Amino acid sequence: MKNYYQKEIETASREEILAIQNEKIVKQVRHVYDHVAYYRKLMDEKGVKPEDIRSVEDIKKLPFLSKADLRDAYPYGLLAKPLSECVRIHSTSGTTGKRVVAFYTQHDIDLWNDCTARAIVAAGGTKEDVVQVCYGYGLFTGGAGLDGGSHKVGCLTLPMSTGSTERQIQFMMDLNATIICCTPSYAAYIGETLAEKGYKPEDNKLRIGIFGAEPWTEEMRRNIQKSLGIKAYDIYGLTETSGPGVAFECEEQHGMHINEDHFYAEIIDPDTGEVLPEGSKGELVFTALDKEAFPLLRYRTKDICVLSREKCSCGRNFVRMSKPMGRSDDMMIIRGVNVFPSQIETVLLNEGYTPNYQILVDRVNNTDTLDINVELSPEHFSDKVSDIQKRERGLETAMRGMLGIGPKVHLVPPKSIQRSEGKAVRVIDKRKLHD
Ligand code: DLL
Repeated sequence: MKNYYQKEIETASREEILAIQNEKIVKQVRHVYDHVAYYRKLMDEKGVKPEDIRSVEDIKKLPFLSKADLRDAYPYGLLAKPLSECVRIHSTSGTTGKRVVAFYTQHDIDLWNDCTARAIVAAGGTKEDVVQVCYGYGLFTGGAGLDGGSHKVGCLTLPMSTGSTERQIQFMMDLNATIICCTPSYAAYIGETLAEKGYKPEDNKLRIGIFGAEPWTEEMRRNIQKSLGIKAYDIYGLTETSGPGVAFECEEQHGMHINEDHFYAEIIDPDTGEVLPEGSKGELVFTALDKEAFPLLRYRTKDICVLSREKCSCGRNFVRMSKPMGRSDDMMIIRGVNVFPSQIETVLLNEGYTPNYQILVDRVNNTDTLDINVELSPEHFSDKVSDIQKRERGLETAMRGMLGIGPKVHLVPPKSIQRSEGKAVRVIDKRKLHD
């Protein structure tokens, strides 16, 4: 059984998708040039006029936008519609600098909700489902995004938001939730709490999870699937492009299909800005093709991934993006070696540990240090120091194999690392304090 929410567009041929994109980009560039002085100036500086953009092939002539532009233009500088036509804002959870504020018209919300509805249906959701949305509601886009899609599909929606894990579990069990939507780290926490309460995975009615908003490994997927007794699907998006639903997994789970009738994707070399051929690893750049209020053109996401147009047996011809295994921002350079937190997560879960860990980076006597606190699961717990030390050395060896540098691993007691209800904070880099 193939599951589509908007079959016609989701199964359109490459030629049909391209024709839609070509038509939309011409209108969109004109809309932005006429209404966004900030971007008009960038185009003028580059010597590009709206009439130079006749198809998506010409997108590469346009200037990029980055988070720095969004901060410069805060709050209204990239707004392309009168405020009286906007019905909502959302904002990023950034911890430094000014927040990014994104605006939406009702049309923008409608299209966005279509995108998340496609994701829910692709994961197997129908109007018979009870969807527990435990992404944050409020400025964060996760709650509102999945909530809107769930309504479109006609599911019974439980707008839980994050936190109050006890209450989450009570509603999940009493109201027979069948789909759960939250960050993967919160899903792992809910799974852990269910087990502590003596529930087995088959005691709940959940069958599907739709998880995103942070990097998560395949090992983490297996761990969550096992603890909740579900099939777990990935969903991707960012505030600047609406929120979740820019891309979603189908039943094949071989990358996430990008909703290409709304978003045009490019992969660029993050250092030179050069557009890279299909299959290359690089920074993902999005052009919103029909957003009205906040229509970013060539927005640099900082997410590093690969695009593939290889045929997918689900019937969709939308290009697929690989899981972004961390932003270029998240990459740590430790003693000259590039290290991603996801590599550490892979080793830990493969070695049978839980996804409760914290990475501490510092600089001592001009040398970078890498310490990893890893929680012992109750079954690994031992009061024999030699057992613990043996485990620590074993993990250090496995980490060295994966990372190319040797960290110091510290096993800490069960439950001593704080759990995440939203996006997990995995890395504390103290080097920044010394700079
Ligand atoms: O995280 C939107 C979202 C909500 C996506 C719920 C999925 C589910 P921001 O807070 O603006 O928006 O953060 C966007 O989060 O650039 C990625 O670095 C990261 N991210 C989002 N989804 C994934 C994913 C929301 N599936 C930033 N895998 C993005 C890995 C993800 N990273």
